[in-house]
Amino acid sequence: MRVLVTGGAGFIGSHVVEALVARGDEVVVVDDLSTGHRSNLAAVASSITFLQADIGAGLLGHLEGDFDGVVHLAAQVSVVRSVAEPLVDVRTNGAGLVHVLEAARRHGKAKVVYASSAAVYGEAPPPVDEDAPCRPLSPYGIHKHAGEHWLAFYESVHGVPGASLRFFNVYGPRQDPSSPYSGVISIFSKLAKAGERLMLHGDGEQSRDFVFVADVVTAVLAALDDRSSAPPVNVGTGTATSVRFLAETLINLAGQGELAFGPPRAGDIRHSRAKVERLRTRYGLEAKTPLEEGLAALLPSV
Ligand code: UD2
Repeated sequence: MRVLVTGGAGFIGSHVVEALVARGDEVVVVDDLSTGHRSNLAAVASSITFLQADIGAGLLGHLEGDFDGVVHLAAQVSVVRSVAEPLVDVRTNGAGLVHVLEAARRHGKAKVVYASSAAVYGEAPPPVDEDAPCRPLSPYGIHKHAGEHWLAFYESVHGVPGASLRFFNVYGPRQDPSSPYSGVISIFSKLAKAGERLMLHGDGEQSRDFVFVADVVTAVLAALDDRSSAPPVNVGTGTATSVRFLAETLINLAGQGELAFGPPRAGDIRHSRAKVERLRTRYGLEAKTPLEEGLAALLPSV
């Protein structure tokens, strides 16, 4: 297969690229390196084509030849930033997606696998299945939800097949801990390894469905290879873990670090957990890496 991966130098993207190269696919990566790094692709650098380009500015003129698939992971990734700078989100997560769909249409009507998000649901009571009403609470969630409609539009009107995967809280090696918008596991892993204080926002009893990046990659590849039309699919484990339990587990695994409590984070969702029946029925998959195993795999790389 010839596959375009947008955001391929990022955390999830670089794992997807490695998996595609390992199975013999020809891979073209588009990334503007705003949050991704060329070093994430070091292991496969000689096997891929890398194009530095910003999807918000459009891809026409950058790409040559037809593709069988497009994995669209390039995005403004922060919910908090989307609230502070909504027009940045419009440009990258709104218009950027349409630029990618246009590229897919013009380069072989490639199958598009789209990184949607649990953020489409807003505060829906967990566990949440894909038929729950979508009431996104941020520009990020609004654009992820709109993106699913864009995919459906391109499929029905332009014959570009698409699949939306609603990622829950993805974690694993190469997730960048350095921004205030970083994921809690990347931040806590770094702090625990350094023997520092892991700051819980609020009481730490809020919970998330943490899914290991290797399981997400498996779902992306399954969606890419699936030739039938699919509705959005949750990609989570079906299990919720409190932020406090997460912090304690990391402190145990690292053998150092301590808990600290700060004020709750404004706008924080209390509980989030996926229903995962559709992942199983549609793609025959379960996100099966236990949290402790995923964390143990992550810690040496931090
Ligand atoms: C996740 C996704 C986001 C979006 C959203 C949908 C990540 C990194 N973000 O946001 O893209 O899909 O879900 O609902 O996966 N926390 C602490 N201390 C810290 C940092 C975080 O207690 O130093 C808490 C935080 O208040 C929250 C939980 O950890 O309750 C998870 O926070 P997050 O920023 O990792 O992810 P989330 O669920 O807000």
